[in-house]
Amino acid sequence: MQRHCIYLALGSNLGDRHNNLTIALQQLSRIMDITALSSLYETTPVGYLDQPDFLNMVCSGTTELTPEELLHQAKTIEKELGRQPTFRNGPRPLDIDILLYDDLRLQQEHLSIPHPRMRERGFVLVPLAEIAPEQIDPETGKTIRELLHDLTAGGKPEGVRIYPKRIELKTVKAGYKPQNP
Ligand code: PH2
Ligand code: MG
Ligand code: MG
Repeated sequence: MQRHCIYLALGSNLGDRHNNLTIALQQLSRIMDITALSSLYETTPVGYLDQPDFLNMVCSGTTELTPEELLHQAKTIEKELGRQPTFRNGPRPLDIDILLYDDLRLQQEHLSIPHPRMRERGFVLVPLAEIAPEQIDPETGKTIRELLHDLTAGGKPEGVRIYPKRIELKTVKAGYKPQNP
């Protein structure tokens, strides 16, 4: 089976955000080989403002899953972390978004790759540029570094602050045990 190179964005703004992201990565490591984790960033909500700040990050890896299978698995992990259906851009214990899948361009009703809003979002581009600055966005042909530069005009991205703790890849691979399973 062919392995595919993927980039995922993770976000959490309900409950123990750090723990939610750690468990999410633990679960993701069962369906993909995780190769890199960005730092964590604490970010101001975008879209719907009256909600807690998010912790956001990005991970890269390889998988044998198709995009549809990957989306299904991501939704399953979101539900395991207690995600309830709410409104668009509303608060959630866990959000997993597929950013890139090889150099695929896909537009379906429930799945668009590359992620259609990633170019507008500092909370995606800052962590993505940290682990994959030279990666090409197949939609625009630009590198992630260029997309980030376009968004911020070379300045500091707004509402994206580095978080003092990070999640280590070795912790995820060793099998993290949540405090209250
Ligand atoms: N996710 C959204 C909407 N707004 N804002 C921040 N800061 N971080 C997110 O992950 C986020 C958001 C929809 O998925
Ligand atoms: Mg999202
Ligand atoms: Mg989502």
